Formats: sequence, C-alpha cells, structure tokens
Amino acid sequence: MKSFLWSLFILSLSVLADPPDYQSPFRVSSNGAPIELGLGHANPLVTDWNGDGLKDLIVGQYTGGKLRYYQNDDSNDSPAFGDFVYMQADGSDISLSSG
Ligand SMILES: [Ca+2]
Repeated sequence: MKSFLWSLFILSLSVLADPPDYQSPFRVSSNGAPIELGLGHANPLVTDWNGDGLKDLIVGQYTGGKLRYYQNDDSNDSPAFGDFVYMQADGSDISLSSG
C-alpha cells in the first residue's frame, strides 16, 4: 500500500509539472534539399564529430545499415550540411545489421 501511494504521489507530480516545450518538427536539408533516407527508421545524432566546434549530423539508415556523416559547414545556430560520406572503420563502410 505504501509503494502504491508513493507511486500515485510521483504520478501526481509528473501531471502537475510543466509540459515540455518542443519545437515544431522540421526537415533537415543538405545541399538545399531535404535529406531522404528511403526507408524510415533513421536515428539521427547531433554531435561535433570532427572537433571543429560545430555540431555535425550523423544519421543511421535502415537500408544497408550504413551511417551517414554530414559535416556542418556553417554554425551551430544555422547549420548547413552538404554531401554526406559513409562513416568507416578500418577502411570499410560501417554497416550495422538490424534486429
Ligand atoms: Ca563539427
């Protein structure tokens, strides 16, 4: 009973908390066109991969399980992405199987 009341208390707090303030969804572009991955299931990661202080974009694509790397060529407030390269390890494209 005590754990049930405690859970109810925690649930009440979460209901009363301010809702998250999300931005409206938008499409990310490279070379001025929306990035298309074919089949869905993209897993984007925004991180400064090359260490230049600008946040880059890494996107996993379901088909072939490859990882695309888009280098940010502008700023963190207004990122600009050009052509992607497939991320590699030991000279070969990284490929991750699904499942
Ligand atoms: Ca970077």
